[in-house]
Amino acid sequence: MCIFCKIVKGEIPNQTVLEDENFLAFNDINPARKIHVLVIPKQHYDSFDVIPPKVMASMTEFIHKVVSKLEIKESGYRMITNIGSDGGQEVPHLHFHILGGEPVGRLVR
Ligand code: D5M
Repeated sequence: MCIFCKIVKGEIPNQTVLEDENFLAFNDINPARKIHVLVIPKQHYDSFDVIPPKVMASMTEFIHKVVSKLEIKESGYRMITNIGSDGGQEVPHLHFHILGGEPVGRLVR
């Protein structure tokens, strides 16, 4: 079972930001910015590549609630999902990174 499925099952602790029946938002264990929250579907999907569009629509609603709760709607934030090896995905369970609480900088090479 993947590490995020273990978090969903309560087998690994997490710092929950928001939760509902289908989704969970929790603090990243290794924060890259002042705010670094991961949002996952409770059901396992390997990555964004395979999430059904209807589930993504519900996940979008949930992410909007997370952003409201974090109070970063006005200041802005960056949302990233890494996909596969070139995308730098380490945990093979779809997750969106929400980074903010400070200017996150530009995406440059
Ligand atoms: O990002 C995977 C992210 O998952 C990375 O930022 C660390 C985070 N991570 C790994 N294990 C945990 C636990 N147990 N709690 C919280 N956060 C965790 P990726 O996009 O796959 O590179």
